[in-house]
Amino acid sequence: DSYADPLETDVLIVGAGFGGVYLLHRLRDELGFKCKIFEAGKELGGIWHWNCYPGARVDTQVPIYEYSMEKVWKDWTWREKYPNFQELREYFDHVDKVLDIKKDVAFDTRVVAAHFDKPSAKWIIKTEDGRTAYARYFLLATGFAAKRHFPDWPGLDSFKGEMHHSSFWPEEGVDMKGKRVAVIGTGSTGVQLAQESAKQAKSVTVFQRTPNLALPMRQRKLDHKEQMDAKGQYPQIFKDRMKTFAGFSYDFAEKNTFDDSPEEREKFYESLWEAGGFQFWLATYKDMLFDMDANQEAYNFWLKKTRARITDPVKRDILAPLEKPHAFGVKRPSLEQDYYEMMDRPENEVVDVKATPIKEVKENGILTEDGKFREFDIIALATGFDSVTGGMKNMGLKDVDGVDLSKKWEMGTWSYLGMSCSGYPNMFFLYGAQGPTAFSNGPSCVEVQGEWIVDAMKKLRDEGIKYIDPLRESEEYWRKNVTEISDKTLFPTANSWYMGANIPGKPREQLNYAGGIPLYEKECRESLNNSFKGFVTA
Ligand code: NA7
Repeated sequence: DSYADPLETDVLIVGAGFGGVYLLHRLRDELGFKCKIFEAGKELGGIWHWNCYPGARVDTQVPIYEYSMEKVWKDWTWREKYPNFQELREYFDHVDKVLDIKKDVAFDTRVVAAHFDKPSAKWIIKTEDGRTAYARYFLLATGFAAKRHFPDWPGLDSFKGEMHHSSFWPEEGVDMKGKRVAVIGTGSTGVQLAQESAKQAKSVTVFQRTPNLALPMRQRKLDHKEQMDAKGQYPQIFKDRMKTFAGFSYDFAEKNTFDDSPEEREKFYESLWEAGGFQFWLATYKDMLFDMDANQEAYNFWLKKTRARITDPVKRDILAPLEKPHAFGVKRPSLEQDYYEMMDRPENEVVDVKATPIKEVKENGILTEDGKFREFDIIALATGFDSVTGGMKNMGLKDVDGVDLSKKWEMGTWSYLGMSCSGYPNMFFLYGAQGPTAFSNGPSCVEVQGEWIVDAMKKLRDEGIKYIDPLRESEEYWRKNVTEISDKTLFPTANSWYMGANIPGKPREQLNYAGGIPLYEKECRESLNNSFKGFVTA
């Protein structure tokens, strides 16, 4: 595609995933703003464009992980309860067909610098290929996983086989037939990748630092008619989604763990387990993420269920250790289908890299600290991302005084409402730092924040306000709010990407708003309905 250079537009959006597409549609089609999306990739879909590793699929069940707009859902149906990346890409094709998105997207266009020019009240945005755009509003929809993480093991570059990061998997796929595959990392990506690779590969060796306390997905095929028959309930489903903590179709129970007798508790856990998905995590007792004793009960149940699936005693102790590695649910559980049975098979192995860390990658395999060398044909890096803040810190964003965002956020993260930054007038971001991001269903988060941004921009236009910029005090308030909410939970007790603890040297802090979607929305609306409380307007 081509566009004028320099480009003059009302709104420049970065990223063409769920967030960017939503903003483009609402701002262009309802408010009549002139909009353009700059997208580094070649297609719509954001993370579903980048993540095409074997087994990549969403851990949220149909129809929760999709847009609430009727014209998008009314004649779209899915093939599986938890769709894979191919199906999600088809969904974006459908979205494009209905909303006509692509004509306003510049693909292969990476933003490398941007700053707000006060005299003209415009953002000046530079791309990697040397082009310039001028925009009144600058909206970042870059997601929380835009910067991949490669650990610095010696010899990483010397490996002669095939090596890929999960989010940079070759489009054409990797032939694993008869191959010895190493999967490093056991986040939601590592579990999916290992599980699927094992269907083809000769052997799969998982390098695990922390066991994933994975939950049964209970995948199933969906039929067209069943979904079409349910469409009448969709408006209500999408409304209800916003009333739950995580933007799902279910929520925490009204009771605490020890309100129930042991027998009742067992029965309740069993029902959540059978229902599958995140229910054992997000529809359980309301104190599970707050109280260590309550949490231990959940872990004990998980342990009993999971250990029963693994016959090899050594693997059993590594994959589902008697002593819990961290509180249950304070790191993201993956949804699995036959992960434990697969790992139990003799050809597959799990290496505990907490006990024996990786020492070196050699041209034909991996050496661990205990001196053991294992040969591989393929290495899959499922080592995650400089999550939540990494992408935005990496874009050359300068504040009105010329200070780079990476500097502003060097010692920790400051934003207002998880959508704006002081010194960055008329810049809004979504599904990023200090928003409900990691603790919410993506499309729900995008719609709550996107709707706020749309309403804010409409108000700015109606009231003839040139720009808004949050006060420093507002950022202090928001940071304190985010931290205080998180400190009441068990989240800070684990080393997770939620806490920035997965990247060596990154400040340890809660990066996400843990108060749930309804409370978050209320806070944001309060500012909007009170003449942009917390912002300076000009
Ligand atoms: P995650 O969840 O950050 O997982 C990364 C994994 O890689 C995790 O198991 C890490 O172990 C492991 N890791 C990272 N560095 C190392 C080193 N140096 N040595 C050994 N193991 C390492 O990323 P994902 O891609 O799985 O998922 C990201 C999110 O995307 C996910 O939560 C979904 O919401 C979608 P650790 O646990 O830190 O001990």
